[in-house]
Amino acid sequence: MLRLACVICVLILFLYSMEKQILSKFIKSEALKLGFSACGIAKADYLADDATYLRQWLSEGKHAGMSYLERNLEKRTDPRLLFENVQSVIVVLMSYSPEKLQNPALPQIAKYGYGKDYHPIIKQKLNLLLKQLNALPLEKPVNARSFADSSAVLERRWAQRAGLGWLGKNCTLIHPDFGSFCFIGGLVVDVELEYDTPMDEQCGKCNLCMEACPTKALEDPRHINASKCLSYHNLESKEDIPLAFHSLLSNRLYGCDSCQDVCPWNKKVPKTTIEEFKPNEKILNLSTSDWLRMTEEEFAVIFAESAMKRTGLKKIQKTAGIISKSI
Ligand code: B12
Ligand code: SF4
Ligand code: SF4
Repeated sequence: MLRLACVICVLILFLYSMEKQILSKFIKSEALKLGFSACGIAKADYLADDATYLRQWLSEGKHAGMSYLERNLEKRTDPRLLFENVQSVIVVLMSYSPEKLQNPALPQIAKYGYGKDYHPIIKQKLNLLLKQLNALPLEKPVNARSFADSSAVLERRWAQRAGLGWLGKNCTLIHPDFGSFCFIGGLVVDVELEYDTPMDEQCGKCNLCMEACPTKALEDPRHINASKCLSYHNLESKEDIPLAFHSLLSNRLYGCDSCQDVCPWNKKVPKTTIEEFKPNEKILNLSTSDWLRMTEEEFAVIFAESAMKRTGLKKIQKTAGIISKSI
């Protein structure tokens, strides 16, 4: 009798793990069909070490004026607090590595700004992924919270935990095939799945990104001081760019890619296949005087579908004014 009960238990466990395996495989293959470059899955858990790190980082003021990073610290380091019965974090990457680059003499826009705004594109695809998951004959519908550059999730850590790459010394998540010019998104879900193995760090002795950072914002490997980061100053901060950074800004108009451009892992990556991320020629070819002369009406038309409209014309024109003196 006891033997039979044991066999039944083993069988149930076997079927249960088969179901997790099948579901996880389904999610990953659907994610790729939707155009994501890669998909991995991690067990939702408390990020104890990151919580300690983050608290210290915040207490040292390394987040500059981004006070929103101080909020929801508990949720940010524990996705299980986002809603009831959270079990897993499904993470996707979407490459935006462009097929062509801007003329280097023009005011430079970070590559992620070349095409259409990624936020709605990724969110829409994540919603489709969830819809397909819920179209399966499951015991109960899967509840989920999507994220794509949303502040209450440590996206890079979850991508690393889901086996999608490692945290480079430049702080970005690097996938061995797609490099770091990849957006991160995902779904926090209330279903148990099969989990991927986190990837080991593969920077080795390389230090190119830290050497290339014009402001030495990468103070230590994987440790950024955002108050020195040009990307913070020219796209995120509401304040004027401090005088000390004017000459270091060179011609970086919107964002900064210097610590990624030098990375050997970005040298031989496939170009994005996502139509919406293909470079918008109008945006790519703007000169300093085009920027300085642009009206709000023109900006609204050219940048209607771009993430750059969040930063706004006034801020970008102020930066254009600074770089017009240095180039
Ligand atoms: C705030 C923010 C910024 C700030 C601060 C940058 C930073 N490095 O934190 C500013 C405005 C400067 C910025 C710039 C950029 N950003 Co940004 N940003 C964010 C945002 C909204 C939050 C990041 C955050 O929480 N930072 C706080 C720090 C402390 O946490 P973290 O680096 O994410 O987490 C790590 C630390 O805890 C860390 N850690 C480091 N050392 C140690 C040591 C120990 C012992 C431990 C335990 C942990 C630890 O481990 C965690 C992750 O692995 C995320 C979206 C998100 N919600 O995650 C996008 C995000 C990180 N940004 C992104 C991008 C694309 C950029 C830029 C490249 C844009 C550009 N071209 O100008 C630059 C890159 C700058 C850089 N080198 O990091 C992408 C990165 C994609 C990728 N492949 O990595 C994200 C994920 C948005 C997205 N969904 O695609 N960003
Ligand atoms: S984005 Fe630019 S300023 Fe910021 S850490 Fe990288 S190289 Fe330095
Ligand atoms: S440039 Fe070198 S050290 Fe920096 S992230 Fe790339 S491999 Fe790592």
